[in-house]
Amino acid sequence: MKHPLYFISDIHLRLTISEIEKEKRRHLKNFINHVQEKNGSLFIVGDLFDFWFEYNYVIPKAYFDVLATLHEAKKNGLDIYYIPGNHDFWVKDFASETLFTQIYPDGFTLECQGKKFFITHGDGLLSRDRGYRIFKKIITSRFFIFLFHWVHPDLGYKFAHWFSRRSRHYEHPEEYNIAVISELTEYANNHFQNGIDYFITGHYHQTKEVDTDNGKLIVLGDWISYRSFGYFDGEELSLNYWR
Ligand SMILES: [Mn+2]
Repeated sequence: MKHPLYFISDIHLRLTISEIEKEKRRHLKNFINHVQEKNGSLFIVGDLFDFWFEYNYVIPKAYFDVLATLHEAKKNGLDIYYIPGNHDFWVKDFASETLFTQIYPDGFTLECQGKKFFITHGDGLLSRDRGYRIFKKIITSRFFIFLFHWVHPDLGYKFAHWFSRRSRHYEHPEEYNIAVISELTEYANNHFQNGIDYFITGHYHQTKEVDTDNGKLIVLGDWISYRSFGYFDGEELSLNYWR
């Protein structure tokens, strides 16, 4: 695997393109070019899109510029790895062939330069997520996907757009954030006991680097408030901010 490794998550590309969205995309494209110049590998750890449901014949035009950037970067030899998030589980052949080098299931292990990484989008990990885990089983089932793909794309995307706007609450009170980090640290610790050096997660829209005796936890933040990314230079993993 080519290194340095770069990790980003929760870009949440929107279906309507505001000035803020344009700015976000400009930074994202510069970042992708930067990874390419450094001859590194790019890991997108979920929720690149605010919504992605891949139909057999249709792709959403609102993402066209970023899709083109990814495709171009991949053609130029950049390895782009994708871990689906809870907004974009529904990837198919267009994602796996045209956009990304490889799609990993949520929660996979990787070894690079003698270090072991565990990489997950991070949804459904917490004890409070029990209901969500059932919901996730349903909406990622073959039956649900079969049914949903008969929904007209304009309708499917409109519904998802509405749903995602409705459920968008990325800012949480401080106590909540602290509780999340403490539970994630405990969860990561179990992996450190099993030989993992670095535990990387997205999803929580907060940035955190937790150094323990046995390994390091990185919570990746997002590209809405932070433009944060994980960076592994071949020796150490750290959390950085794209300016
Ligand atoms: Mn998420």
